[in-house]
Amino acid sequence: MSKKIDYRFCFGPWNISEGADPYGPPTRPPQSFDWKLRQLKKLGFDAMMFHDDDAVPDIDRKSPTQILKEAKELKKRLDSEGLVAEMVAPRLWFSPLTVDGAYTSNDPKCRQYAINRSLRSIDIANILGTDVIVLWLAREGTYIREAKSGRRSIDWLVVALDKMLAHDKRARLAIEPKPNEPMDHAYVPTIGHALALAQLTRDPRRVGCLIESAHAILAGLDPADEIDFACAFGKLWSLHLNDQNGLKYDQDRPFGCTNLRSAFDQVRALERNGYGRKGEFVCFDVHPFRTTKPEHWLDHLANSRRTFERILAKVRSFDEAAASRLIANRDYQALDQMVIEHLLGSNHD
Ligand code: XUL
Ligand code: MN
Repeated sequence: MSKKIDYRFCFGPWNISEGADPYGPPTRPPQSFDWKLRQLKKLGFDAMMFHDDDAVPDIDRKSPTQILKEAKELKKRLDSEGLVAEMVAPRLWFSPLTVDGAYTSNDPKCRQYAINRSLRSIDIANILGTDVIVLWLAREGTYIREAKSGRRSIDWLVVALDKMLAHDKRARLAIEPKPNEPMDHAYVPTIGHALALAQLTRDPRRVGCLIESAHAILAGLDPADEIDFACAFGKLWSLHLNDQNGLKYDQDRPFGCTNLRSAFDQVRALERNGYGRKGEFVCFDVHPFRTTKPEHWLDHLANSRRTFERILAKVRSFDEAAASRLIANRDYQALDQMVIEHLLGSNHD
């Protein structure tokens, strides 16, 4: 039997969030990036995810030389802490220049801004020692359908991806689909869309994806099936595990919080596909509940990881031979109960 994977874990600075929502202000005081990095280390995580401006704050006001200088300083700090950068993602949804979309804005100046900023993200990733560029296409979609041409938007997305691929021959672009929020409809709502878009680019092999559990659920899909689909193409390069209670705002709940069985199915899919063998990380894109007190601020991260590890033990102790016998006999009723009993464990556990 092949050796079991030792998973490596990460999160991003935005996952230690302050609790603001559209209806109310923060409920926890802001913390510095340094503090967040120390917490990551203390919790025993291996890597950090970075938006470009997590790595280089105020990036739009800095010259390319200054950006590279600050990225180098960050790399030194990460090295000295024994941490690595998992990815860099251009944050293309905050600037006044991306109000109407980034790569698909109707304004050519705004599209150019988005491309330039993405190229800087690739430069930062290079310095931080990662080839994974995550593209959450936050504002690439519409509030009203008539505002943009869907066909033209796909062409512009390809133009932007091609520019990034040409800028650096090693960069791999991991598209993180999400069907809605902030947009009414996004142009790249699912993994199928992301991988189809890859085929239109100048180097389809370097365009893959990142699956977020909550985003798949928002698209009405099973995150485990999305994992299997992406892995069938060898294109699952990153992962945002979390949970989501139905079709509402994006919740980023702790992994397994709402649906333990789905969490089990997701970890099972990761295991059968050998996720992690090529150095991929398990990232948690989770947020504390708004009610969380500052003294419990990191619990959603520690808990997500603990849940992952406990679910992993359940996956590895699942009686696959017994399950196969039930499948061969088409006794899915018994298979269903077998999964439930396995997840529940014995009453003496
Ligand atoms: C948005 C989302 C982002 C990306 C990173 O829903 O998931 O946090 O993961 O840009
Ligand atoms: Mn995410």
